[in-house]
Amino acid sequence: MPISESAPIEFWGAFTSRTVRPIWAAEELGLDYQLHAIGPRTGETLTDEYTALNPKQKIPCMVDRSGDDAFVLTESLPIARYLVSRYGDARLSTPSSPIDQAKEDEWCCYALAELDATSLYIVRRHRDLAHIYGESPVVVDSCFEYVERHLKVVERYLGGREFVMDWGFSLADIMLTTCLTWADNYGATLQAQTAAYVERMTSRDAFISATRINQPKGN
Ligand SMILES: N[C@@H](CCC(=O)N[C@@H](CS)C(=O)NCC(=O)O)C(=O)O
Repeated sequence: MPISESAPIEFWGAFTSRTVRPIWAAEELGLDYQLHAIGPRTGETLTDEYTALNPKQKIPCMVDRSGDDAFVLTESLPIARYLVSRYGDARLSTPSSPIDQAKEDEWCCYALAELDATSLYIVRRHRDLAHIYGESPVVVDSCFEYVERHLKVVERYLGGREFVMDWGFSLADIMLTTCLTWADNYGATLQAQTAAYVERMTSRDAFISATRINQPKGN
């Protein structure tokens, strides 16, 4: 396991579909890193020390101390992308052309904006965390309809593809898979191509290590 107490890369945050993204990227790249396995809504994101790192008081957060100055970054996609652009190699690299970069962006943004932020996290807030954010069965039902609609788009796209991108495993697979496993956990319908894709992605050694390290318990 590449967790090392002296590694210059430190991650904050575990237990969620968002926190596993940078961990998965680091595992794909074989990076050494430290993990401070703090959870959401435990009070651990509210300390002065953590708030100084991430004023949003959310997880994940990363600090890379390999340079002259500590580099602090929040948000799961930018953290994973930074790791790939700074430490990427043949195992996981940045797209080689503006068109490839744009297509990867398209799928990363689609997964995070439409599946994660617009629907799955809204279900989380207004069903599982209703005691904090308020109960709203109408909103939850509407989110499930929205997820199912976009899962059909994903199903059509994935037909005949091994990965989201033509050139191989990429950040887009990390972003999409973490939303699809989340949707699956919520009981949404993964059709044949999507289920087979998720099976391929979740069989990867790096995913298996990352989920073990992240100890998923929902988010
Ligand atoms: N867009 C952010 C979402 C971060 C986020 O909402 N994290 C949740 C856990 S999955 C959190 O920290 N929640 C604590 C809170 O809202 O107080 C990302 O992808 O990193």
